[in-house]
Amino acid sequence: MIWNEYIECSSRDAIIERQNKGLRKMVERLYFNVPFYRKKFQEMELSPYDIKGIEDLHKLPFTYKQDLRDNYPMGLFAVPQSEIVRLHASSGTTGKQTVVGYTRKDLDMWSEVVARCLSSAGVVHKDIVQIAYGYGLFTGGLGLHYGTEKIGASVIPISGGNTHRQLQTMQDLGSTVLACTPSYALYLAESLEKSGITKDQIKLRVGIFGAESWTDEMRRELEKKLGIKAFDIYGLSEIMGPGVACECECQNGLHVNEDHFIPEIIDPITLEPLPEGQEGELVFTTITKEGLPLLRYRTRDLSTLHYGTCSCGRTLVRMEKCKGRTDDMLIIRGVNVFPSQIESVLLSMHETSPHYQLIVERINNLDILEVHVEMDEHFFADEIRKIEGLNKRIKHNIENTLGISVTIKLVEPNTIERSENKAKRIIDNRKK
Ligand code: DLL
Repeated sequence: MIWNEYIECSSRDAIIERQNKGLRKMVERLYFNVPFYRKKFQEMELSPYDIKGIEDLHKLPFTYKQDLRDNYPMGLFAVPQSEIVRLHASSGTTGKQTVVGYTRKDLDMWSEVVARCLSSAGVVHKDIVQIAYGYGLFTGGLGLHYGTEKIGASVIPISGGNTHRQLQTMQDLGSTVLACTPSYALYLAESLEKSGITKDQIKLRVGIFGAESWTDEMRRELEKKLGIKAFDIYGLSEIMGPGVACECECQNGLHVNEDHFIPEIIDPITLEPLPEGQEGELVFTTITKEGLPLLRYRTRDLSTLHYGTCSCGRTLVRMEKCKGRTDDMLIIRGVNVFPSQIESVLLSMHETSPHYQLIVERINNLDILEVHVEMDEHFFADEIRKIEGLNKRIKHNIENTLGISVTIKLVEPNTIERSENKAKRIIDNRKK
């Protein structure tokens, strides 16, 4: 179902017109309300009236996570604090947390974009949605919550964790939709198996998974284990939270809600905008946000944009499933390695459990990548010879994909830490 056909299926000309208008207004507001941006404009000798429309986007300054930290906690807000009705914060793995704020209108818009996302994944008012994203400062729980209420579905605001209760609730209340990180979905799926609950004893039919990168192979694994169709939802606190983009039934990229967030792809080294179809770093400019509007925010996420109309009828630009974050990219002996590449190899082999972790060490000035892979229960009981064979096959397949040598360590079942939120895939001991 299309939640807002007027917007989601409008002509490219109409989208551009809306974006041009929104951008002009936003730039003017930022110039007059946010000293940080005014100073940047002055330094660049740029007048807000130089920005006529999206063709001038490239003239605008970038915004970095560090800018939010430097202006901590609310220095980049564009409205007085009295107009802020909600605050969230992103913990950030490095450095100080960043704080984001929403006006009432921002919250309405957030519910609207999440409602679009849920509808594009086929969620309807009759559904029962178990929201197992964390509630609290993280935007996942409350972000999904209000969008779900907007479409009139029943919300179970269970938040993350307490796996036993998740399973019981899923069974007793008949949840039809599960919203959580893909790694927590995997954990829940395994816990279901362990407690002897079969797919027929639960009513799940849709998964709304995001907040971390995950591969198509992981999608198939989750779909098989839970008997669902799994959809990718993308977002980030600085821009809004979940709901910036989501897959439709065609699953041919995630439709970006570009009447609110203008995406660009840039080369992360030269910072030049890249044409449609080329992979690079996603950058977003908000054009309707009031509380914390941002110009050209550098996400560090790698993706590609496609503008053609989707078979679902939506004209909103599609971003490819995120390949990963530039800061999660490991450089091992000069070769770029993303956890998603290893996930694809492991899951397409179907011989191990889907749990893995990458450990990087520097020994005698040489980077060593060790891939820890959890064995399947049945394999674990096998003879050493068979386990050695499996180790060799994994090594061969990963080395073929990455083009560098790696060490594989098959570890006992249930030894890699499970996550109720975003999974920790990399332990880089070089940085210690
Ligand atoms: O993770 C918002 C969110 C909540 C999105 C629930 C989807 C579902 P942050 O904690 O600020 O916000 O983290 C944002 O997470 O820059 C990406 O690196 C990553 N990320 C989010 N969604 C996806 C996704 C939330 N679908 C950061 N695929 C982003 C890959 C994702 N990475």
